[in-house]
This record gives sequence, structure tokens and C-alpha cells, in this order.
Amino acid sequence: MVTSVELGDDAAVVTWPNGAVTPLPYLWLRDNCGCDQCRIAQTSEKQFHLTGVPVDLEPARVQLADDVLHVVWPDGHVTEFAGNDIRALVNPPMQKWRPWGADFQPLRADFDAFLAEDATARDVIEDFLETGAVMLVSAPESPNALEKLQLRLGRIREVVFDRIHNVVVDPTGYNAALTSLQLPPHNDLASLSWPPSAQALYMMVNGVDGGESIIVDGWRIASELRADRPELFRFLCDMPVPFRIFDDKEETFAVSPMITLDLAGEITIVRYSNQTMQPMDPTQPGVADFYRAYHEVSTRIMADSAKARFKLQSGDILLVAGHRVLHGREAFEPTGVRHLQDAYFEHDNIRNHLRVLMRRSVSDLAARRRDTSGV
Ligand SMILES: O=C(O)CCC(=O)C(=O)O
Ligand SMILES: [Fe+2]
Ligand SMILES: [Zn+2]
Repeated sequence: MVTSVELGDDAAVVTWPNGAVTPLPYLWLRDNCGCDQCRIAQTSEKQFHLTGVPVDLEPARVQLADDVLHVVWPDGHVTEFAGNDIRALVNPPMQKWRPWGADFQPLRADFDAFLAEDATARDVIEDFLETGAVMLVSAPESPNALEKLQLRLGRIREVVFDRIHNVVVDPTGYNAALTSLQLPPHNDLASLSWPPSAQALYMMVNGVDGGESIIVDGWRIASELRADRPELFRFLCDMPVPFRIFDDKEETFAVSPMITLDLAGEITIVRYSNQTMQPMDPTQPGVADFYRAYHEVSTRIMADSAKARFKLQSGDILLVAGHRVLHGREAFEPTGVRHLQDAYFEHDNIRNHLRVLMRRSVSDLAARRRDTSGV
């Protein structure tokens, strides 16, 4: 959805919710007018010819209403462009990851709008792919809310413990989340060889003091370490580290380096969980080197400059990319009710849903062109 439009020297510049801008050159806008006068209705081919306007053409004015750009030209001709259609033409889609630190605040979008409106879902997913963290707000107070997200995020990934994890203070709880203690930034289920690549944390009810959420861009920390201290970075890529999470019925255990690279050398997984890391065999080669690297990466993760903070209110759902973004919380006073639910998803399914939305919007555009041409 376009959030604003401004007239520049030779282009109308539209801004998207994530702050990205797309310039639309005036001659391009005029040349691509889709109206019945500018296209041959029978074939939907272009009839307007660029020589019909001066090379320094500029709009008389531009307005934005309901995600449609209305461009009024000096001769009174009106060109309309839907934000979605512009988005479908911007190539390549904006998918590069954007690093962030303490001043980051995740994009906020309404829970119902995310489910009901393709344009909103598209903005949210694009932002999620770039930053690894977005917030859905005003979710209904219902144990079913996370299930509903499957429409946009793909199926919930069940793990052995539970399909939906209820995080409340529980004196018999099997992990640190079930206490009121502070939780350092971590990713969930580092104890699986493929930890969940997306996690939704849904604050169903929050009536306590404290317990602010903390998120850290693990990929940013790892890339900076790679640039500043390449030898330490290497130890984190090479040393296998054991992680374990268990309860009286279930057991999860995996041994994996803290940083995983793909074949092109790009960082794909940062695995960090102080509370579930297990002692490694101290006699294997490289343990002292690894520990120096682990100390450095931990210092960077725990630095105030790395931690984005906010308090989740009742109805907020924080969605994080599990292989990139670490989440944690401050300690809280367990005097009132604080009920959080977690569900896991897969990043691939979220990314692929964006492709579906783009396909859908391109075919909507084609259908609209067909409709207006009467074919
Ligand atoms: O209590 C919180 O805010 C987060 C707990 C946690 O780490 C989790 O639910 O995965
Ligand atoms: Fe967690
Ligand atoms: Zn026209």
C-alpha cells in the first residue's frame, strides 16, 4: 500500500510502509495510462503515443486515495494507478535484508487487516523478509488467534512439546520461559537440527510490570563480527555445539555450529541459546578458541546498542525470523496475569506466500485491463 506521494523534478515519488521509495517518471506515468482513451479497447494495446505530450510534461496535481494514485495532467486528462499494480512492476521485489540495532521498531500492522487484505499482507511479509521482525496488533483474545495466521504464514510447525506453547509462570515448568526470570536473547529450539525458521509470540494477556521484550538482529551481529574479527567468526562456524531441551516425556538434542553459512558463504542461521547450550567435550581441539569467540559474540549480543526493546501489550503478536532474530525478555513481577502463546512456522512458506500474492495481483491487473477493454 502506498503511504504517500510527492512530486519531484521528473517523477512522482511514492513511499511504501517500510520507508522504501519508488520514483515514477512523469513520461512513464503518462505513457502507461490504462484508460479507455489511451488503450485500444478491443485489444487493450496502447493507443496513446508519447509524441502527443511535451518531453518536459509534469502533472498539474497528484492525489492518493484508497491506494490509487490519481494523476491529473495539464490538459485535464486523468491517469489512475493502483499501488498494488505499481508494486507488481517493481523488479526485483525489495527482498534484501536490512540490518538493524537498538533504535529498530518492528513494523506494526492490524491483525485482521493482515488476514483480510492482500495488500497489507504483502507489505507485512516484504518487511518481514527484510528485517526479520514485524508486529501484528489488536489480535482477538482467543486461543485460536495463532491458528488463524496459517492463512498467511503456512502451516504451524509442530514440535514434540506442543503445537501451541503456553508461556505462563509455572513452578513445574520445564524451561526458563515458564519462570518470571529475565531471558537473554535466544532462538527457540536450538536443540533441533533445523530449528523453526519463524516464530510467532502472541501476548494474549499482559497485566504485569516488567517483562519488556528484547530482540537482536543475529545476522547483523554475525556479519559485523565477520568484518571485524574474521578469525573469531570462523571458530563459530566450525565448532559443533550441543543444545538440549527436554521435559519428563520428550527429548530434543542437536549438535551444530552457532553460525551456518550457505554454499555462497552467506549467513543463514545464527543459533544462540545460553540457557539450553550443553557442556562440550573440553578435550577436543579448539575449545579455548571457540570460547574466546563465544565470549565476543555474546558481548555483542548483550550490548545495549544491539537490543531493540518494547513491551508487548495484550493482543500483540511479534513475528520473528527464527534463524536470524534472537528474542528475549526482562524479568517481571509475577503478581498479575501474563499469558503468552508461541507457535512456529517456516520462513519458506511465508516467503512463498508473497509470491502467491504477487501472482494474484498481476492476474488482477490483467483482468482489470481485460475488463476495461471489454474483451
Ligand atoms: O516471555 C517472553 O516474553 C518470551 C519467552 C520466550 O522466549 C518464548 O516464548 O519463546
Ligand atoms: Fe523463546
Ligand atoms: Zn489515459
